[in-house]
Amino acid sequence: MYNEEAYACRAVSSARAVLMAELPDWEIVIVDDASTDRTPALVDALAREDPRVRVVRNPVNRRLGGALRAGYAAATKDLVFYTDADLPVDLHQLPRAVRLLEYQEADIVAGYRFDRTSEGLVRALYTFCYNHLIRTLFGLRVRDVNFAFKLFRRSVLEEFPLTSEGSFIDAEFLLRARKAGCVIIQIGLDYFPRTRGRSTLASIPVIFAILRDMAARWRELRR
Ligand SMILES: Nc1nc2c(ncn2[C@@H]2O[C@H](COP(=O)(O)OP(=O)(O)O)[C@@H](O)[C@H]2O)c(=O)[nH]1
Ligand SMILES: [Mg+2]
Repeated sequence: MYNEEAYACRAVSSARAVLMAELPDWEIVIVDDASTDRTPALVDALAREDPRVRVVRNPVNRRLGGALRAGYAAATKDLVFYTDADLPVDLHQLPRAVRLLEYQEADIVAGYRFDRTSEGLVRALYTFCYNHLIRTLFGLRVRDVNFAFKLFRRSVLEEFPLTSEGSFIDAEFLLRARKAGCVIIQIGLDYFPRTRGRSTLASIPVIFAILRDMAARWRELRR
């Protein structure tokens, strides 16, 4: 979470409701990536109410990659699921993903959006280009690489280190997983763009950081 005061409580209560109803043993790890709004106070209060909710705090903003790596390092259960704070998917899809991971004996379930044009043409174009770039440069045949719905066995994280600081982290994760021989399956999901706060991950600096990370890792991670 980075400055998610409009979503912090709703995100955690939605997750808790699904987990309590559907899964026997769980924890919620919230990464507060040096938020400057009320997010830190809100998530601390949530963690005080339920010991299964924990907060990992980055003292300085480490961007998406740094935040995900901090969260992954703090996860302790056999399965790890990551999503964004702005409720991009109905979390009731998580038990379905868990079931499919087991049923298909897969290592990773990566969600893709059925339709993401609701965020406007420019954003849809960015995504289209990014996915094609990853496919062309790295030969990775995964749809909607950056979508924030990834479920995987925690043992996957022991196979390789993750190094990206920025939003290349999702592609890096999938590419290293492919290299390690992990089985990746995909499910289609309805997508709900944020209705509060501001989307911050489609800015020019974010895009340049992705391209830099991508170039630095191309030789190592291409097919
Ligand atoms: N770690 C980190 N997370 C961020 C940053 N900016 C946004 N996020 C989080 O990344 C997720 C997706 O951000 P969002 O602005 O919704 O991007 P979008 O869905 O790609 O439009 C949310 O959980 C945000 O809180 C940042 O600078 N650092
Ligand atoms: Mg979002």
